[in-house]
Amino acid sequence: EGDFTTSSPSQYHSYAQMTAAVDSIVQQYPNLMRKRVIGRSHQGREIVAIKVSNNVGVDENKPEVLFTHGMHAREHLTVEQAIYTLREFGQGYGQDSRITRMLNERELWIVPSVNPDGKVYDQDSGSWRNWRKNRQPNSGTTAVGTDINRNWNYRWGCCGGSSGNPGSATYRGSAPESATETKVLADFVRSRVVGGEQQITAHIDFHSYSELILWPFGYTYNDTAPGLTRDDRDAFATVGTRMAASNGYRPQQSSDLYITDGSINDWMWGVHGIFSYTFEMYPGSAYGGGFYPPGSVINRETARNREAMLILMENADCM
Ligand code: ING
Ligand code: ZN
Repeated sequence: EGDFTTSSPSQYHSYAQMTAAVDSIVQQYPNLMRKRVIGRSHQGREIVAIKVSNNVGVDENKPEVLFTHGMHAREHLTVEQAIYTLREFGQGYGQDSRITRMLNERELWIVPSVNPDGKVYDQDSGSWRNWRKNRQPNSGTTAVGTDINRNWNYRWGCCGGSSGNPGSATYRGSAPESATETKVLADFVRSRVVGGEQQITAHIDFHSYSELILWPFGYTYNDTAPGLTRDDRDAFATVGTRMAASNGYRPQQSSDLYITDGSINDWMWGVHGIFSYTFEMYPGSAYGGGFYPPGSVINRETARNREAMLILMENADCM
């Protein structure tokens, strides 16, 4: 295991193939799934959210759960996760009692590719480019791209783990939400505030790699902070540990990995009170890690998170 950089880009869905696959699944389950274009990337590609629920055309008063994928360009396995989940939940509805119950009692939103420009840049030249950021130019430099996961408007740039240098892989951008894709996703989350209340209660942002389940805050090593009480922390840890027991990942506060500011988890929790986790998918770093595991692991490693996703959905009414 480890050192996967020789796997071929064609072993993963390209952005175009992913779009076609998602469209085809949505068409297969018209009573259960609906596509919404929530905005466009810097280069103009569609960013879509698939709503998955019974009565899919109606905005019901049910807890909403959000899964986001592909924020970092080279983390292609996370986009495969979205395709798996759509297929599995489509097939499972009416067959599997837990999936059926969750899609009756929750409204699930899946964003399969937060960063389509980055995905295309990383994958479509024929060999991997090891790209992380989006593909937005920066003024006064030829250096391209903002790290979408350092660009969120909660203690942005406060504390470390992001860079002010546009050449850095963790460039935080010129201002919070300066990255087009951050703004698109943030606007979508804000649009779920109905009658003063945020309808989304739980969220997973899928990344790779390291086999971890992370929760806020990332900007501080402290496990309580303004807006994060002991009870909040315990709830994150309890559900995080339960999910980790199902997929074998390691559960921890995200700053136990390293300090980050401007991450999506901190914004989701700090601004919206959404129980927001990061899943770092396969492989574990014990084997040297890597962003490009062979396509042969896709089925196993996406199915591996089925139970954890259901656990989060089942807990989304008391979070
Ligand atoms: N890892 C995440 C990153 O953005 C993370 C880890 C997520 C830290 C959320 C803090 C909060 O650095 C990868 N692989 O991108
Ligand atoms: Zn990532």
